Amino acid sequence: METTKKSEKELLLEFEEKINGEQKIEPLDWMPEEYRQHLIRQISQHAHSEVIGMQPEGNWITRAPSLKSKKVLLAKIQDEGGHGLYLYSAAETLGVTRDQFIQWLHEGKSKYASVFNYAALTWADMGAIGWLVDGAAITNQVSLQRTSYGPYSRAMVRICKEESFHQRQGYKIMQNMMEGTKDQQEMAQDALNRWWWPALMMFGPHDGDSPRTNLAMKWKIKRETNDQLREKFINKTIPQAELIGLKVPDSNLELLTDGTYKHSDINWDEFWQVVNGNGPCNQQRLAHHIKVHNDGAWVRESAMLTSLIEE
Ligand code: FAQ
Repeated sequence: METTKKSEKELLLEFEEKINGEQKIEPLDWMPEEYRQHLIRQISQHAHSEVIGMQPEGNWITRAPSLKSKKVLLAKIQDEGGHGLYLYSAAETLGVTRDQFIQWLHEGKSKYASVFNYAALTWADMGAIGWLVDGAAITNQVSLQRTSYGPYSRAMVRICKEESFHQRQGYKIMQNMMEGTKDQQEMAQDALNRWWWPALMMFGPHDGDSPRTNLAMKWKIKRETNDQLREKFINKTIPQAELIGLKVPDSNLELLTDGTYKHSDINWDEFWQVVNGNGPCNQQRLAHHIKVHNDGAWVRESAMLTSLIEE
């Protein structure tokens, strides 16, 4: 039987037709190498963010102010670990092993969200992280539910369900503190002051300074740009702050007639310093991950042995 082999040009045309027709690209489908590499980078960095993101909150498990708040925080942090696993699995469908992803992280070749390089100093930071960091993460992830790569899109759907609970538990902590003593109110305001700008940085550089955005938008890996998502987050979060008596730390805030806010710009020098490894906790976060990964080698080996025996 005669088979006709499609040229690269024909395959690319079919691929782009699928993308334009809102069909998902699946692991065994043909895809341009540039698309595969872009996804490997973005999804693995996203996975690393979920896992490194467990550290600032993990720091507070033993100091939670009540048994109930300890249980909620534990469950939330465990969820983040689970999100990392969904995302590593989605990234592995692109032909790279989990060990390789971890090695790239440990060698500093792979990034993770800059926000996790700031220290969590008080209990109010647990509120600010849930409300602002998870809030920023969801704003992006709701949009990524429509990403063109099937496994990534499906991971996002599951993650968003849990992340919206995280955002609410963080806001609830802030609300409780604002209904408390003067010291508690000051602690909540201080946490907002320290986490507001790092949360806005999570959306990445301005669109004009974002080298990855054009291709990501063309192939529908990203469905909205960094600036579009950041503005969405700002516009919905400022009223939430005001509702519980908190003041967003930006002296140039102005509510415009269309319901959006005029605001100051991010300190981009600080952003790039943190992204490039010079933030307050970059070294500590990576060193901790490397230590825990090495200490846990026996668990992975035992799990492998057990699965071999069961086979
Ligand atoms: N931090 O050209 P762009 C969470 C890098 S999950 C560090 O704009 P792109 C859950 C960027 O990678 C939060 N690096 O790049 C949780 C690129 O580097 P490369 C994570 C950053 O990809 C909550 C270079 O700068 N979410 O928080 C950052 O188009 C609470 C140029 O940038 C995701 O990862 C940054 N903020 O846009 C867990 C969502 N911004 O590799 C625990 C998926 C930029 O070229 C507790 N990712 N860079 O050397 C994305 O949507 C995108 O990758 C962006 C960046 C928006 C992060």
